[in-house]
Amino acid sequence: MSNHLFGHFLDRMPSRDRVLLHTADGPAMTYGGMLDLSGRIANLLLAQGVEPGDRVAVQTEKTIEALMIYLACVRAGAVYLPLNTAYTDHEVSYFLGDAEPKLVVLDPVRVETLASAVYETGASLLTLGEEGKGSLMLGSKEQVTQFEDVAREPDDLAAILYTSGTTGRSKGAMLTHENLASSARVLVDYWHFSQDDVLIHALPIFHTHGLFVATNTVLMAGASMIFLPCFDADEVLRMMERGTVLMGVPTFYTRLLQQPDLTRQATAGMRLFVSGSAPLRAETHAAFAERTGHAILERYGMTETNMNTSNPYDGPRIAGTVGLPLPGVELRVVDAETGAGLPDGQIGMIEVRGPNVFKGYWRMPEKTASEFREDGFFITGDLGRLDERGYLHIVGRGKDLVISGGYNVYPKEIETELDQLAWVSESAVIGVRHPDFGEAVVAVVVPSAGATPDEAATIDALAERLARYKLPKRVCFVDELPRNSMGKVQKNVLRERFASLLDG
Ligand code: MLC
Ligand code: AMP
Repeated sequence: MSNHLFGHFLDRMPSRDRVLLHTADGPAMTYGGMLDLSGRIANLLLAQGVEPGDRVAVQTEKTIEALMIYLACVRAGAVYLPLNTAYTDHEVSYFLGDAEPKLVVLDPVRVETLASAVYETGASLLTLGEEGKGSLMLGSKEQVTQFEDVAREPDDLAAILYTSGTTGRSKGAMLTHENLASSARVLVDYWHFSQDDVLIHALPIFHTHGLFVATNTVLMAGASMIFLPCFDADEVLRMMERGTVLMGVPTFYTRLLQQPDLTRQATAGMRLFVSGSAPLRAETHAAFAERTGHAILERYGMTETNMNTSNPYDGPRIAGTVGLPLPGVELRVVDAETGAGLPDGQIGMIEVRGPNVFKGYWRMPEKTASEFREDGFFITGDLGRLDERGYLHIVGRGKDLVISGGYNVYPKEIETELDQLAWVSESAVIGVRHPDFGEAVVAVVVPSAGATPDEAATIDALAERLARYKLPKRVCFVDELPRNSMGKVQKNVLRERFASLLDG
């Protein structure tokens, strides 16, 4: 038996001397270098007592070494658990307590405040900082490069990615080797990836888009990538001279459009621009086509399902749609209450089934059961309709969720924190249109009796507990929240009232 996911990568791997990773300055690591370093780190994981199935939690900056930890985990049969660098100590402590990792890798700057939470879970701790500083790279230097990949079945876990929930409590989505392998296999074919491709990688590597859609597809194709620490429109535009594909969230494209140098000539060497994680506005699609001659290819996915649909590579890429179900993915639109199928054209709940769909939520069997139908379809929480060509249009969300610059923010989580503040009587958190992030978080707060509410103090109080991208861009104080006859807060009324608050 082989290691299912890594075996796929090995099957398609080019020669050792081919470059896998470039930085903005030039070639940085070959495929051989990747095998050697991920082999050393995999040996270090074993030396640290990590056994197949053990979780390895990682919160570090985006570096080549950090990417190698992911591959080392896959090779060692461990379960990789990446954490957004924006998560506060409070948030990270929850994830560690819930996932009970065997090993935690942290940026040295986080050790002082997080070490006690790590040791409370019984995990060991390694560090990885800038330029490979820290105990991870020191320890891996003492290990050999040869590593016999641990055998893993398609159904074995490869990763757990936490996603917030409508109840405010984050859930760990369990992704198997085959979930990741099947999605990457399909995307390589569907998007025509080859060994000649050079992906401009400017996404973070702690979520599905940057970690799996981008990295696994490159590895599965034997291609290469220019690995940038973060998105900077100017730098990404310069990299288009050397790249062939860009994957991004819609904010990447609205920011690129603000660059006067974004022209047909500047993008002439590029063959594909992919957008996902949040809705791409039809006007952004049109403006990009006008400036560059490229039709952005929009696709739709989720942490729990990897990629579900994509506009075609060869056929028409229709703005405002997320395209057709990918090969192997079954997709239907049903009545959200009854689960009964709906005729094409009608709006309902989007449900999917296929090898891409996750195994369930970590240690939450009841939550898992409630999000699957009996016939195995996963209830996405997204509302959509299929048109006469079979293209899917996402028209809204059945879940109370804000997507800001491609990051998901669940209002319940922010409301729970707000309601604990002495000067807050009750709160409602909504998403409103934002010129840069698509949507952004706004809090509507009813102050406690006699309190003198202060917007900046409210945001500051939340900042200790919540990642910065989740913080409300504005806090609006009101006398009361609008409610329906059942007493439920009418968020649609608030969204209308504050619709243009941030649309500057
Ligand atoms: C940064 N900020 C955000 C934000 N990103 N606020 C709201 N939403 C965001 N997405 C905050 C910063 O903390 C800072 O606040 C202020 O906004 C300005 O930051 P910035 O320097 O302008 O932001 P930047 O670092 O450039 O980041 C913007 C971004 C980034 C769009 C490049 O958010 C990003 O990389 N997003 C990609 C997210 C992603 O990978 N999603 C995929 C999920 S997987 P302050 O207060 O600190 O000054 C998934 C499945 C699928 O969804 O289908 O793909
Ligand atoms: P996440 O849980 O972070 O993986 O986010 C998944 C959610 O992002 C989906 O359920 C959708 O609501 C949204 N999403 C992803 N891609 C698109 C897209 N192309 N258009 C609209 N929404 C999208």
